[in-house]
Amino acid sequence: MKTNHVRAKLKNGEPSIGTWLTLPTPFSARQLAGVGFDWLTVELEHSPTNWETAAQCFLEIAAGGVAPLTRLPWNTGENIKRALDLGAWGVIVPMVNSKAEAEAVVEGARYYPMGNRSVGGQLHAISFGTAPATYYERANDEVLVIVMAEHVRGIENLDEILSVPGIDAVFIGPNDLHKSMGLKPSFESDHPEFVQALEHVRKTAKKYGIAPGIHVADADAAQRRRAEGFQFIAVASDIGMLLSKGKEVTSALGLGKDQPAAAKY
Ligand code: 3PY
Ligand code: MG
Repeated sequence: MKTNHVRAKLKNGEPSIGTWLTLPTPFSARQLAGVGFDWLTVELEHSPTNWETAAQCFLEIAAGGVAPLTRLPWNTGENIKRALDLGAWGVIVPMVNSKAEAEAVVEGARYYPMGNRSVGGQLHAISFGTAPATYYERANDEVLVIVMAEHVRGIENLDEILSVPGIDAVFIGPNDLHKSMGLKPSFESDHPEFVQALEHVRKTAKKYGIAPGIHVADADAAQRRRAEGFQFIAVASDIGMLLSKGKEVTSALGLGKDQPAAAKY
């Protein structure tokens, strides 16, 4: 069975960098698997991607030697089970704001005795290059479980949330976090409440031996966050990179001046 190199790096205290896939197609997933990211996260929360396309993406990404991860539409046992059974090497669960919600994540993502994930399926094993029996033995040691800190309630309850055994990383969603503070959604700001929340996540994660992570807009921001000690770092997205390059070309040619600015992810 393949080793989940992302989980190994995070456990070793190293950084691991990837990007987000919002385009519902395995073709661009496979191509982005060839540019050097450690992992690619198939976006299921804010994209049109369905389970069938997600499964194809997971297999293509894994075939490219990159870890296929996914962000779920919401924290439900059904979503966690389907994502992992279709071949994701890890789940990123949005809006985990209480200890009970964190316990539900682990319950769904880990097999007995750590949790209660139901046994079944084939694609998980194919994605890891093994047989189902081996997968069932080893999955608890290879599957990445990542909870998102992206609401002030989650920040308040962070200590309890991260005390739940079975969580590997905590990933900050800066846009939702700003929004929950009554601020404009953004990847970055100097707002003291936001800056303090990030520091709290970083310190609390380290206290529990969990990797802190964050979504950033570009490579400069990724370097800065990596230097601060963040380990699981997402840089922009497929569509963000496509649009920013397209915008760079049209701006250089004096075109598209009336078009609205593209979102970063
Ligand atoms: C956010 O910024 O809210 C996110 O969910 C980033 O992935
Ligand atoms: Mg979010």
